[in-house]
Amino acid sequence: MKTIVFATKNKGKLKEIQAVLADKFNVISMQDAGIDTEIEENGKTFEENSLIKARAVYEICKKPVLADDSGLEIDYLDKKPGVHSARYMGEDTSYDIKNSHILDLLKDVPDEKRSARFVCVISYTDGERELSVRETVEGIIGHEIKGENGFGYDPIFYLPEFKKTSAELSLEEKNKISHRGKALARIKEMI
Ligand code: ITT
Repeated sequence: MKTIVFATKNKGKLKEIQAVLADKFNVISMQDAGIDTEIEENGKTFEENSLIKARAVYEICKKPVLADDSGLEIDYLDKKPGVHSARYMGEDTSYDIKNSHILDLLKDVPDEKRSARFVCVISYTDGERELSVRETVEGIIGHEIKGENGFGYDPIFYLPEFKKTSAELSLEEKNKISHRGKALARIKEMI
């Protein structure tokens, strides 16, 4: 089975990634590969940052690498936090605080103006080939923090067709419809 290093320090991402790829690849984390470097994500787009992470880790381990750059675009906030989703209000600020703040900013905003999407770009490099795929999932910002699963902004990302937040979906349900699940399914067939 081919070993792939996943260039992420986010444990929530890693869990979802391993669930999709485990039947075909031996996915190891940066930690498993003994890599503890800080990668500066100074790109302006998800594509740029995803490739920055994949290339940086490849340069260290010289093994096939996948990387994920993702985030939440809220239309009412001019697509913020976008590529700055992890850094929004500070990297160490809890998601309870970040999510409450977003709900406050959208207080009294009607549902039709609460549209949002998660975006994910997954990139692959093995030193010869470079690939990137982008996928999104559309939803709205809910009116309360709800659900225990997932991570990050999942408890405020409401999916009208499921009548649930992304944090109320099981791991399998989320991977079927999410930005990350769909991007992983596509790149899995390409690598
Ligand atoms: P790595 O760079 O180490 O992979 P990170 O968390 O810093 O981890 P990003 O820079 O790609 O990753 O930021 C993505 C942020 O977007 C993430 O921290 C969440 O706040 C948010 N996000 C992305 N996908 C999400 C999801 O499926 N559910 C909830 N929030 C998500």
